[in-house]
Amino acid sequence: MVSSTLSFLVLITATTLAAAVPHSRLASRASTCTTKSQRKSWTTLTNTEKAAYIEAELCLMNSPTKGFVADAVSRWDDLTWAHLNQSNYIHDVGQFLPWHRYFMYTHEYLLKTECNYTGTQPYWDEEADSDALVDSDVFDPDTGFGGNGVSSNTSDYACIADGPFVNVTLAMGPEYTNTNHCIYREFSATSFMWANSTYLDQCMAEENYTSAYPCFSSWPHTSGHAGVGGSMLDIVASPGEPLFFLHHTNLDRLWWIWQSKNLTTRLTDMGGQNIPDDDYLASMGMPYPDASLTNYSGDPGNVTTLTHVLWMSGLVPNVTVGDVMDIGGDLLCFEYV
Ligand SMILES: [Cu+2]
Repeated sequence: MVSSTLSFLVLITATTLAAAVPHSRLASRASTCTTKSQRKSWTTLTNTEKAAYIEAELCLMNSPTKGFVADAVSRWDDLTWAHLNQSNYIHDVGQFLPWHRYFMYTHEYLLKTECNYTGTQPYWDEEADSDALVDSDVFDPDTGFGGNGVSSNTSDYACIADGPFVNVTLAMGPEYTNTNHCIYREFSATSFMWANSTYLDQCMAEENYTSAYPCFSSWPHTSGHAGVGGSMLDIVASPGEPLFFLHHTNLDRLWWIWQSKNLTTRLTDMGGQNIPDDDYLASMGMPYPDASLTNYSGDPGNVTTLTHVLWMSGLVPNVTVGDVMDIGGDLLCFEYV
């Protein structure tokens, strides 16, 4: 009697805790995710849905910082900071795809909880636009994010000249400087070709995560950053450009498509290094990651494991890589359509 009461109490406590902590680490296929939200391609959204998303983005840009870092002005800056602050620790490493998956979740979570957004995080199907960058729907000045940057005598940057984000001032970046600047772009149709099927097929054919993630990073990841150029090509502060989130959600979709080819093994297939290569850090002008970053990972060595901790600078609770491996799990509950 005593022991059954005790186990009942333990059960109650565990259930209550799980309910109170949405970021529980109980991921498994038999999960609480029964109704998945649908992440859609930008081109398939109605104009009303597009407007709602852009309005929510502007809301984050116009909401005051919660004081994460001295230079931040807006909530948007807080979000950019989470990436900027550890950019030397989340690229060229095993946690590259899991960290950015959780970052997309964090962005969507802030839109919903702080800006009343009721839609889902859209993605940019870059493969479909890979041979016609400038014609992409995402650059529409009325229903999209505005077009290419334009050089002027009044700015060092080719600031965007139309669209809903034309008057936005970013306080985070460029790179590590944190000086007020516009969203700027410099299209490269040649670089954007890396989003096409020739490169995607190579990545999809990789058998293991340790060979797949460098391929995804090199081609369909670089395509969006270098194709849009400007703020997007600033690997440190690129989340200041709202297209960053459509681009990285697409990259996440590609990873999920790869995972789905063999979920039995790929829901747990993780690996790669925790510290970027010296060459990578040097080429990006990034400092070697210090203990403030490396101490939280929880990995005993320089290999990324499922228990590696993903940190969002306090915007949302820490979770582990294992928590985000399944987009239809307990923490994440969506599908790509
Ligand atoms: Cu990044």
